[in-house]
Amino acid sequence: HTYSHCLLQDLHHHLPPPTVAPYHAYFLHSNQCCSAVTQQISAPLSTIWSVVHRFDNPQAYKNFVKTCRVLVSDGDVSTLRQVHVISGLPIATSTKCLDILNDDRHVLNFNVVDEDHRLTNYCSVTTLHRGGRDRTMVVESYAVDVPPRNTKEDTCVFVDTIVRQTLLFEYSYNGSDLV
Ligand code: A9S
Repeated sequence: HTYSHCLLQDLHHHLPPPTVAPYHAYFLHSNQCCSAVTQQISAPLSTIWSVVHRFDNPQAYKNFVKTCRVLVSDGDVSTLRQVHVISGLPIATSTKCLDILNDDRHVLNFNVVDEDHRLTNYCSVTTLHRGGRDRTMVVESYAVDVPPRNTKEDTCVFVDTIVRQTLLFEYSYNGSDLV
């Protein structure tokens, strides 16, 4: 295993490393890759967290979600959610398990549980950090198996694109406030 830090280089200009670093480091197998996407949002942290912490309601900000069904539990750790995704993506459904939900530190971690999956062993960590006046920095990192016949670079480009889109919060953002 390699211990890998997937934080973007420039992140350290915005935030002190000890604030974010512990949550965004992974032990990677040789067939895995990881990366991170960050986004500054002009809204208070509590507002963004109120959207992000609803593991049972990803459609509030993830535009690829068509419908979401909670299979087990109630929004706390070990909740299972099954998402039907919009067409155009390599798979139609995806089941994820909530593994960390820390309302004090604003950390959320989930893992893909499907065996037969385009992104096997997808592990995602989202953290929120206070920026300047009423600004919030969102950091979302992930580690995932590189699918057969794919490269690490191509896999990260594919996933980064999906994640970057979700972090715009366009489904819950109306220009001045999150709704
Ligand atoms: O769940 C997220 O917020 C982020 C990503 C990258 C999810 C990816 C995905 O759920 C699909 C959108 C269904 C695309 C997985 C795990 C595999 C895909 O092929």
